[in-house]
Amino acid sequence: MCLAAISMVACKEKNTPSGGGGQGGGSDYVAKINVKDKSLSDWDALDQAKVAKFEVPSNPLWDGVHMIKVYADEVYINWILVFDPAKYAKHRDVDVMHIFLNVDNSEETGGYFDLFQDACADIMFEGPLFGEPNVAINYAPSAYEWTGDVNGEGWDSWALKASVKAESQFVNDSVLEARVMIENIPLPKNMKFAKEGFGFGATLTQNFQPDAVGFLPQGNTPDGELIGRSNMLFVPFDK
Ligand SMILES: [Ca+2]
Repeated sequence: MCLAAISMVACKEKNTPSGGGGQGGGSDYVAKINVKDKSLSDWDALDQAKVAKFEVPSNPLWDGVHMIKVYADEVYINWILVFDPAKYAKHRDVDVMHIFLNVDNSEETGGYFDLFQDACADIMFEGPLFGEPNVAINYAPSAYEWTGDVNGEGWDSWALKASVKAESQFVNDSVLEARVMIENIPLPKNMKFAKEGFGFGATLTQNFQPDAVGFLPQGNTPDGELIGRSNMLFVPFDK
């Protein structure tokens, strides 16, 4: 909580917008994406060369989520997950969205081979999307830092760092939209976002049965493997 509070103060001092959804908030910056308008028309209006997109391959083991789009500018990281409503959102034993970031766009730091072939995620968000069944809440995850071996694996190597202020909205029965202000992301010591962009991954979990879970990017699942790993999705900064 402490780190998040400090980062909010820093945010105000720089006069960046307070998340007004497309409003400038008193600075020159105007967000291109409104995360609360239940529409994707602002995504369609973006320079599509600056939008990172991943669609799952034809035979994913985890098939609850079909597609992800991520767009980042100098203030926000925005993302959309397109999921199968028959496999997500109405029923849950567990309810959590995980977001993984390769902050420095470097394979020399970070890990989590459990999900990603390049295994260089530095920060993970973890938080629920529902307060109770069918009642969506705003995404306000906790951030964890990778403390394990470089390119290593193991859930226990994620260490809690701080809570994060974010925003989310179900656009319709099959699309979730969310964003986080970059300044609100607690980073590992001596690490900053790479100028060119960063790596991104996401999972939606409702129980631990494979057909109720989706993660992206995801590769084809080889015979005998539990999951099909892919490199994280590269997201270029549009700034
Ligand atoms: Ca890294």
